[in-house]
Amino acid sequence: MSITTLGQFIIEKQQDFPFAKGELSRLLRDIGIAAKIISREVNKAGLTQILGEYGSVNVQGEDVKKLDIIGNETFIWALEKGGEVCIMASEENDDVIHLNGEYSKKGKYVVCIDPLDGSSNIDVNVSIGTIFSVYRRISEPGTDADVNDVLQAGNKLVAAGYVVYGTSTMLVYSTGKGVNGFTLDPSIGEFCLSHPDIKTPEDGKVYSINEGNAGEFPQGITEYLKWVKESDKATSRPYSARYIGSMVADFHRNLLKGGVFIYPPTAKAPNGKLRLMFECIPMSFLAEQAGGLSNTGSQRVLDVEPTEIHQRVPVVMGSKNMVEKVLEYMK
Ligand code: AHM
Ligand code: MG
Repeated sequence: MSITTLGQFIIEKQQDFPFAKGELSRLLRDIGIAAKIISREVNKAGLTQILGEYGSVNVQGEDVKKLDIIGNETFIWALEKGGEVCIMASEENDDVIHLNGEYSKKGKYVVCIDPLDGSSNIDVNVSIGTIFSVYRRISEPGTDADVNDVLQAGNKLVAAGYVVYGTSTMLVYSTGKGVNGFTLDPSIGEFCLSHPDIKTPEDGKVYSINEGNAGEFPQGITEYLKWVKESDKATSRPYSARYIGSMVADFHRNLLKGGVFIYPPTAKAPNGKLRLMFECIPMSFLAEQAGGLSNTGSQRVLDVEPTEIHQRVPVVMGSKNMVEKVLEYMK
């Protein structure tokens, strides 16, 4: 058989890190387990009429939890049980989460998650995603980890990835040596390597931005949006607008086909909407690992020093030449 499962792939790749003791491999495996459970729950989302509305009490008198809460709890459970992670931060929690598993205090790693990104799309059967990132802790293993272990710049990342719950469920991740994508085969319950060594095209024809906010964009973005709509065969313009409203899904399409994703500052949200730690850093890492770029408009996203876990930053990411063009306009 020629398939490679995520588990097999992780073990094979451990050899890329000569001193690895298998802890990161185990951590990635735990993330894979959480992803499969969340995928199962996401696939049931349309049955809420039958099983009970999320957030309500079902006919059996049980609370039906919202999918983002399920996603959050599933991740925390998987990483607590795994024991490689000492502390986490989640888009769902105001503060950092100390893990209390038997081995957690000795865990060498820190994880940030957005358990269910694009949650406004859940009820309408449109793709959503999960985003994760992994850092090495700064404090000594065995001591109490704190928020400083979490507040690390993207250039310190050990691994990052996302799961997109689309026409099929895919897990895409990188440990800093390229990007690989795995598709969940529901018949065997395994993620199978389907997109080895993903490289994003240097150019594309798709721009992804919420143009409903156009009246609030900085002038550079307004000018850029005028430019993308002009006709010019040589540069394949006009471009196509594609905006799902789930960053994971928009990013995934652009990663494979070429494109640029922009969430600029707006008058209402001067730092944009997307969160540095949970959304922008992991996706920027993947963009760069695939040969693309990611920038806030004034600096590389991966070089932003975070000061708080829920900090927001503007972001322009995707195909190299397209990001460079946007940045020219933003200057
Ligand atoms: P969420 O974390 O509350 O789901 O919000 C994040 C989402 C992204 O997936 C998406 O790109 C963006 O918000 C859409 O925002 P907007 O509706 O302002 O365009
Ligand atoms: Mg989110």
